[in-house]
Amino acid sequence: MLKIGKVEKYILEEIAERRTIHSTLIDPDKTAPEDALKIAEIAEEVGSSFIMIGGSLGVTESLLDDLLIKMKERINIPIVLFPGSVSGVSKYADAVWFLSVLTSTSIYHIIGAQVQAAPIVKRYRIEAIPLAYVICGRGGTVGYVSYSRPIPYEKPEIAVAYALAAQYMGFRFVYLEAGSGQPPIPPSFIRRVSSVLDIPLIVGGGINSRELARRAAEAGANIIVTGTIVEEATNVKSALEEIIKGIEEVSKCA
Ligand code: 1GP
Repeated sequence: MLKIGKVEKYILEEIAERRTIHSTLIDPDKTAPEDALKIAEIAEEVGSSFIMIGGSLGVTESLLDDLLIKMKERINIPIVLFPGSVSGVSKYADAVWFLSVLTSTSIYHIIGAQVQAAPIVKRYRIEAIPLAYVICGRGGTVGYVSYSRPIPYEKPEIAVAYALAAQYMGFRFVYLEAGSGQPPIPPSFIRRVSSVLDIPLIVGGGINSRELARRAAEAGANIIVTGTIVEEATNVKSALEEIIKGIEEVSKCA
């Protein structure tokens, strides 16, 4: 029997209530542990629904363990791993996006790493949430390291086909990824995909203003992920507040 875990249930309920929610992504390779803890606290305070932890390079299990033990003492929202490799798994997380990079040309990134990670996830009893990861636009670091062929922004119909295929294959979330710090996915592209999907749509990469967040929410994103903004902002709280205000302009009237 299909069992939906606690974190997935919570995320689905948040989406059902608000249509679009926000997640703050923290890359432990780019953010010092003390800063990561502060960012997580601020994210909870201003209204992120959950924290995502991961990155494409430089993430180790022990780095994650140390950080997550402390983070769980300080925040109440779920911490969901967003692994760039098998070493991005920690037993202290509440859940893991169990993702397949569907746009990869390498079998390893589609199913190989997942086969290596599955027994670890089972042993650690981490809730696994199936996620189809679809890389678009320039793709950035993640596109490069995952041997992806990112979907060009002028070809939304390809993303529609990927997203539908993911849904028909049983994935429970689709993530349209522009790549961290890259030009964001155009709203018209997001809309084409969101209009055909029955499962939640996650959008991230390059969303660094209230306006961009609002437009992604309007186009039908159910979860908006921002990462770089908390690494670069001098005032993390006001930067995140702006993003969440942009989302709420849309979600409040949903
Ligand atoms: C990257 O989509 C996320 O995986 C977030 O991107 O760092 O550009 O916010 P940014």
